[in-house]
Amino acid sequence: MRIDIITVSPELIKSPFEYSIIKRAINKGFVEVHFHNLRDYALNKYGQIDDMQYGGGAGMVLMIEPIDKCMSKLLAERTYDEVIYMTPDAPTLNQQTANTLSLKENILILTGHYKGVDQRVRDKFITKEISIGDYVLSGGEIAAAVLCDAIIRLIPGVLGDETSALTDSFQDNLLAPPIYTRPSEYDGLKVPDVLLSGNFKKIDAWRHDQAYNKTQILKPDLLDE
Ligand code: 6GU
Repeated sequence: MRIDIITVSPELIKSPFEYSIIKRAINKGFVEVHFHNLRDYALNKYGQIDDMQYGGGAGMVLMIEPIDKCMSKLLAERTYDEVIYMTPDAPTLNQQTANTLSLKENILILTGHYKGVDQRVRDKFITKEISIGDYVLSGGEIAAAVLCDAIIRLIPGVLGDETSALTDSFQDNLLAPPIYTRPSEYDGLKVPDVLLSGNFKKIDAWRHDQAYNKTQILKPDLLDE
């Protein structure tokens, strides 16, 4: 997979790609990530990429021209399966969306800043819009890093133990059950007996019950899906 990210703050978004599973996925060649600084496509020598909004109102708007220049260059080089815009006024990211995107070949992600981008950018280039939740961040960079993390760890082969993504919270619309490790008793707090029983049929049933009950209490809407 190849991911291209267009941003006004490449430095803000780079570090999550330099650690742990994501770093390993890049080093092993499962994914390439390329950052493009929108400022490099500025209109003039002052580096202008934004302007005030028509109709008045606070906040600067990213202009279409620099984004067009950057996107047109990338779109001429390869075909993208999705051109994604990160914005709070969009459907919320979920595991299903991450699963689908993890199977794509080329993804282009545009992150907004300030008030956002000129609507015509969305109309002309964007095939999918994604929010990461019902709250507002200062920019889409951190949201894009969240999206990339969710996608990259699902690329087949990235996780050492293939089954571990399958037992994640949400993978079957259930939250993960409680987990324990040694010691079996700490300060009077005991690991549930069933997990020490060695009876894997019982353990599976217990985990499913726990997951179901937890989901019913914390996120009942998942059970309707
Ligand atoms: Cl994708 N961008 C911004 N700026 N804020 C957000 C978001 C995205 N998702 C939730 N809040």
